Amino acid sequence: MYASTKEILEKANKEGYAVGAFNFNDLEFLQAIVEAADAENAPVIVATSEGAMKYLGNGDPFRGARMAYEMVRTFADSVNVPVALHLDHGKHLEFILYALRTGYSSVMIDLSDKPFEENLEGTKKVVELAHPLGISVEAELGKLAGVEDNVSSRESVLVDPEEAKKFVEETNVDFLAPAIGTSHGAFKFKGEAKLDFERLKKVKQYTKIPLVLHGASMVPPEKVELANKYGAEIKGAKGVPADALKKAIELGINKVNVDTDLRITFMAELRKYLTENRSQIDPRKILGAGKDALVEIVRDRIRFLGSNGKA
Ligand code: TD4
Ligand code: CA
Ligand code: ZN
Repeated sequence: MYASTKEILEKANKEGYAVGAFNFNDLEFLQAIVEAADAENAPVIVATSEGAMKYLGNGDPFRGARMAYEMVRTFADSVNVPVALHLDHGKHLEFILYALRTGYSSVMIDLSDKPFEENLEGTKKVVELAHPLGISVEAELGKLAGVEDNVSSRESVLVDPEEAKKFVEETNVDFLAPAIGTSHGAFKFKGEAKLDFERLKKVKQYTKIPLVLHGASMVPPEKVELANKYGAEIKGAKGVPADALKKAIELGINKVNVDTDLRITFMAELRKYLTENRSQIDPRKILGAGKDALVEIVRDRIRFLGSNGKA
């Protein structure tokens, strides 16, 4: 069923587990994510970035938003588990308006690279637009390390828990993504993986709302190896360690954003399939090989987060 992100995450917050928010840019990823959630009897959030909206609309993001909504709606209506559609890293008001107009379940307004007051005011405005429509809002405080959304910030600026308290009180935002040391992509840590759990604990104490972990991919070494074996060149990839992710969930993370794990898995399995099936020209077979592997990795992540059986 098509669902409210807020309801999904409030339940997760009350019961102490996390729900996966998986990004998609095409039909195959969406099919795989919904199939995995259904098989695990799990609530799930599917997300489009602004880039995904453009891609799905073949250059026209409003068309892409409608495409995303109609596809998700069709799939959601055909399963019994809650499926919510979320706009990930909304940075431009027009994209947020496209999402609000087409019926997304929730939007993220990401003004984390702006000064605190500007982030607060901008978030407040989006909340005022979204809440009357029954749509919930996520915002971000602090910056992710490394390259985020084509904006590179040299070093991570982690969330300030006191600021988080004020931010949530004044904006009435539904979910908050506190920067605690993760980053997007396959290269998260140069040396040892370090997350700031003390900060996370305080942010939860002060806000009590569902918290979001961005850059939460674990970057499975076996998939990186598989990709490299079949011609990829990925060196020094490192994700969030399993125990760190577990601990973050224990301390109050309820939405876990995963994109890179799916990208690597899909790419690795496509390489393998194409190499081993050199005469194959049927796109359903080729993309299907990637899709089957996506179902497995998403089921795996759902179980890890503890949202299996929570539909
Ligand atoms: O928010 N996300 C997903 C980011 C998606 C970026 O999409 P574009 O390439 O279209 O900008 C995450 O936090 C995922 O983190 P991960 O650890 O999977 O990279
Ligand atoms: Ca950001
Ligand atoms: Zn993110």
